[in-house]
Amino acid sequence: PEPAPINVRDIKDIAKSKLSSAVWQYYTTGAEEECTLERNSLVIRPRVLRDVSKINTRTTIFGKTYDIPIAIAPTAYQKLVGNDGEVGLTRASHALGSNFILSSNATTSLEDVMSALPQRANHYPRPWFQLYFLRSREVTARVIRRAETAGYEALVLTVDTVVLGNRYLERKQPLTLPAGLRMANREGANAGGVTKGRLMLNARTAKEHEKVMREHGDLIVDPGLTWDETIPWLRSQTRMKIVVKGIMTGEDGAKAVEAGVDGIIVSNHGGRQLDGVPSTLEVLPELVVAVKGRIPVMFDGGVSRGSDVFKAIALGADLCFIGRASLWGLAYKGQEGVETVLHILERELSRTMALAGAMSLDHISKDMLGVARRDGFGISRL
Ligand code: HOC
Repeated sequence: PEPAPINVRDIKDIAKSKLSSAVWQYYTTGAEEECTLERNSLVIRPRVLRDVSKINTRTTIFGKTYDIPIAIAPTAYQKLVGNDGEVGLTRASHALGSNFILSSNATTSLEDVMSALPQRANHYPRPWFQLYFLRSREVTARVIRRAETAGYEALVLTVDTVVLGNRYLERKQPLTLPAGLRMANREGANAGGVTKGRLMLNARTAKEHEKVMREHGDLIVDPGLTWDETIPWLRSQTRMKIVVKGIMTGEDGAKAVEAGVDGIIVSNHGGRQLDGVPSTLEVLPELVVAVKGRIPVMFDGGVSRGSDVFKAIALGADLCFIGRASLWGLAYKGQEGVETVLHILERELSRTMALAGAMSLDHISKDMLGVARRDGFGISRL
């Protein structure tokens, strides 16, 4: 028998052997030259002779307990990757004492995801719902109401996708949903909706772009959203916590606080939107400074090892999300495969904490990181 995978890279290799090339390409691709996808230059400065006999990875977000600071980010069409789909991912996150954000582009209805979850103690979180704010306010309001009624705890507004990123590979090999799969929470967007929604990406002239907007306008993300108008409108629609995902600058971090959101997720959409932006680790410090501890600063982007989580926490992240890594687990063995990924990351994080001298998450500090100097001699402190 094949040896069991011991890290996320092994699981990614297995996932690659199981997925069709269009599906593999959809999830792995970044925008344009993929400059953003490839950045990470931080090193760990370990501290020794500190008591690390009991490692504690627990944290609290919005008053709820997370046994590990690793939750699952929203990714689209999860049933394409494994039959367990969204239910498998949510259940796995809950089995590990963590949480899950359901994508607006899910292939399972938000009600079915919620009802597939076993009860657990009240101090643990319930899933969050990711929102694409569409030009139709009615359609947007209806899905918000559904999410609140079903018991989702937070609405995660994605703000980095006013238009779709320029993904060369996806344009050459467009993704379509096979018969039998549908976007279960996107009213009116089915019957070829995936390709329709993506027509804009392939519009070659401004005229073609206008035509797509005219024909499918209502179901396309509203590019007219603003801080002043959008957040108050969302508040008027729901009592759920409001989290904004896709923040990449201190200026917008400060705006988010001013607008009264409950949390932000520092994210560049997995390098799939604007190519040429920094990695999320690089901008995390400026977000932490801008937000000044007033709301949680959460993080996603390239997390595939426990040490990635360690670095993000050292830079001030309150919670990390995995996207692609969770999908590799789903392809590998459904819910069980996702649990394997989370267990691997938990073990790697605990080991990194022990070796770096941090017994709990609040002992992980910025002075445990450095950056290799350009001239190749030594490490600069952050
Ligand atoms: C209604 C807008 O997260 C991806 C998806 C983006 C989908 C945008 C749909 O492919 O990265």
